Amino acid sequence: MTGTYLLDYGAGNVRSLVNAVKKLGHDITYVKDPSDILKADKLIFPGVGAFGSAMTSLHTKKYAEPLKQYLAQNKPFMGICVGMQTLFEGSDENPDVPGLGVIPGRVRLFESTTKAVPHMGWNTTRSIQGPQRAQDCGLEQDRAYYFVHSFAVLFNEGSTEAKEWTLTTTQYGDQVFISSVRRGNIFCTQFHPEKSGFAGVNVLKAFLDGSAANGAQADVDLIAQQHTIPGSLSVLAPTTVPNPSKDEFTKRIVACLDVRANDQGDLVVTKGDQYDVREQIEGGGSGDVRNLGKPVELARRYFEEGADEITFLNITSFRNCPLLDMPMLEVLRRTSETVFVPLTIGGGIKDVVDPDGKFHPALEVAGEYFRNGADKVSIGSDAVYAAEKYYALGGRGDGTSAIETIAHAYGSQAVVISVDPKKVYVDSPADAPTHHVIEPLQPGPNGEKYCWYQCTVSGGREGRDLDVRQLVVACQALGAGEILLNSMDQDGMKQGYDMVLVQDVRDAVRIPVIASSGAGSAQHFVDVFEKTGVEAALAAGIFHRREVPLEEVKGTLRQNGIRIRNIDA
Ligand code: 1PR
Repeated sequence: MTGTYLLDYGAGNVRSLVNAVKKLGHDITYVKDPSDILKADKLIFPGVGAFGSAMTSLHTKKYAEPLKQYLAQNKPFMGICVGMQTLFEGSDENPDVPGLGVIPGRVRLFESTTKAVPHMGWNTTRSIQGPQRAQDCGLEQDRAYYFVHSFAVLFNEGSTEAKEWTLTTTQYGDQVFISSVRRGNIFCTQFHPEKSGFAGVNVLKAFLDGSAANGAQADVDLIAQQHTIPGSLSVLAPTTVPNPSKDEFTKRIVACLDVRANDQGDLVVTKGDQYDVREQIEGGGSGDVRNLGKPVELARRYFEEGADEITFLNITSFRNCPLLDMPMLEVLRRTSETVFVPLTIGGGIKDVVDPDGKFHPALEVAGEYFRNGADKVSIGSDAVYAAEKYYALGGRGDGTSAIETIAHAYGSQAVVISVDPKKVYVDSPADAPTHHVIEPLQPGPNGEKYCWYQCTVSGGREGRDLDVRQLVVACQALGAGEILLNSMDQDGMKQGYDMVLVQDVRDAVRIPVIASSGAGSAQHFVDVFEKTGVEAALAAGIFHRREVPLEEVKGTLRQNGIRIRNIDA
């Protein structure tokens, strides 16, 4: 059968991509056999995870040779993220694994002394081949696209030929990398169009409608002649291309939906104050679980209002088995039909045993979520246990934790650590000699001048002998890609983020940090970005109750000179 094919090797969430293609009115067929590749009229290759495992999968499944032939025939091809990187000669991520070698150049690790790595979030692109060619591919200069990667092809390092392939560049910190390539009908993006809101959907549309091929005739013949590296093509780009990029990486606003079954058994979005999600009886409430809406509908609302990411936390999943917890899978499946920004799911990402005694490793649990539309999983309690083990082993992992196994299979960028800390006040650092003690902005209830932040498990129900700094350092070493930093003290209080805690964690790791808990006004977002430098800020209650709309948050940030993604339409 001809038509559009998807080259999927099972490494991550392709559901959103398939949904976006279908939304645009196109059918898409999964490549099941190497011979399918040459049958395709259009081929999309959304790579996720590590470069080495992507290449290994291409070889194991015998896709590599037909893929090279397909590319040599200059048939319409769209590579996404690692799907683009595999076209290069190799990657420092797995130095011994050669790439397909279609484009000269090597994929490098971002430098992380002055910026968080992965490059995770929204950034703009600048055209190298002139605005018209970028527009033909649906790319617009003033719109931001969603990137998530630690490795990239650096533009300035690129050979003349690599520069000729370059359609756009993007700047992250002081590094400029190739964010899309195009020659003939071959078009690839380092960013994820299927996660880039309506701006990204336009890029997919251009590819599917064929407008990405406009004006490409000039290089068609050359591609057809080449099996591997096409020769010089100076019509496309001069060798001394001025670098038009500037760092337009934006801060992210994350809408969080705490989900659980209420007393009637319906799955609802709830929200606690300091993690208590029931109506307060002493305040005249019923004692029921607070019901702030339905998860799928609320997620869609936040996407349309401009949320840069959506996080679902299944807050009671420690009680039951997530593999049987089909409602959350259904929530993800339905959300990914209409929401085209990254989706994170947390709660119950750990090894589980079914009631019939069947064991499911955390990797399998996470895989189920990725297949159903999640881009990242967030690990809470299990991360605390993994960190404890890390220190018990003298500062190393043994390869078996959920963090390690999921990061290995799906990449670090897919592993978020959700931290649920609680302040423990002490009079002096000597009172907590094994912990990282800091001075809070306000003294404790008995005038204590110091505190440490204790990690908790099971939704804050149990405190452990581990502080937040110990946790985040260990989790980063084990392979986590991002920290979602809650605060049990600030949660739902609307008094602003815990700046001391946020700053301390931001300083302790090089992976991105999401500040969470306590947002009560748009100014709180300004404060946390300006004062701590975190990459993202999350809120729940104020969005659910429509007290502070997303639009107001973004408008205030923009007025304060903080780069933020424009609300998409
Ligand atoms: O331990 O891996 O099963 O994960 C459980 C997950 O559920 C963790 O991510 C944990 O944070 C979350 N969780 C468990 N119990 C609760 C609860 O509230 N009773 N929610 C809970 C955590 C905090 C944030 C909240 C922010 C912002 N809620 O999710 O959205 O504090 O709120 P605000 O803007 O209204 O202040 P595991």
